[in-house]
Amino acid sequence: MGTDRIKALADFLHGAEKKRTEVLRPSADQAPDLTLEEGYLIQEEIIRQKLAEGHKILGPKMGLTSDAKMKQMNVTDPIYGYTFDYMVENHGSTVMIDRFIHPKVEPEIGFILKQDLQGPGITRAQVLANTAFVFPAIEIIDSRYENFNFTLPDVVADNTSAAGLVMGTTIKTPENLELDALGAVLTINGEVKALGTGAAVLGHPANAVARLANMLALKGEKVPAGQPILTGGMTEAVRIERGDFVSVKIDGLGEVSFIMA
Ligand code: OOG
Ligand code: MG
Repeated sequence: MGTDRIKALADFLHGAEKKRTEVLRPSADQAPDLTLEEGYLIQEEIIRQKLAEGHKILGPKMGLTSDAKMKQMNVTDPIYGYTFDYMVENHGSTVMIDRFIHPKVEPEIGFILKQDLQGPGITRAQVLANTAFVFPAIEIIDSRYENFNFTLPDVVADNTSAAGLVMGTTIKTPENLELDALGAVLTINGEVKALGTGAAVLGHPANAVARLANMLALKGEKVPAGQPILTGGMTEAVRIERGDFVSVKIDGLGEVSFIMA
């Protein structure tokens, strides 16, 4: 696929995000043979376009790192994308649903690194030794595809459905936390919708950061210090509607919540 086609598909998907309209995934329509590599090239072009529009990268995110997510979306491998400054919503705030097409929420553990992390060969222990803080988060995902229906190359091209992010205000150093053993509860309007554990994320959420470093190393890039990194949903993602009160509680990391209006 030439650069013109990559750019055309990036325009198409970025346009769908801006217009808040769902579209047919490329692999079912415009690009039946779309490869994972091409998916990342389209994602990179969308990121260049966002930067050119004045948006700033907040940090990298890993996706499809738990069995719950992989089974729900019918895919088999972790992927990465990027969150941006305009996606951030405050803990306790009211979020306007008009920003989204068909939003879903998922509980995540976030990391902030002390120093840049350069793969390959990064291990969980190296990640933990280099972790400044961990924090609880709700990711609001909003696939631009009809019914969240996609293949791995499609979802990579769509910047891994990135759309919103609510970060908790509790930040902790990782030393006294057993990040794999902790539990997470997602409630909507007080009703429990999903339960997960840290171990659901590739055995330990720090493994997701290691995986990210090792994937980025293939492109000669590193995981930057100081940026919030999302490690991927610990449970399946849950659809939300206007008027919902969404809360995630994670053992040792407190609560993060918002209202969808
Ligand atoms: C893709 C986004 C994946 C996660 O945490 O697994 C993701 C999707 O499910 O639409 O952010
Ligand atoms: Mg996620």
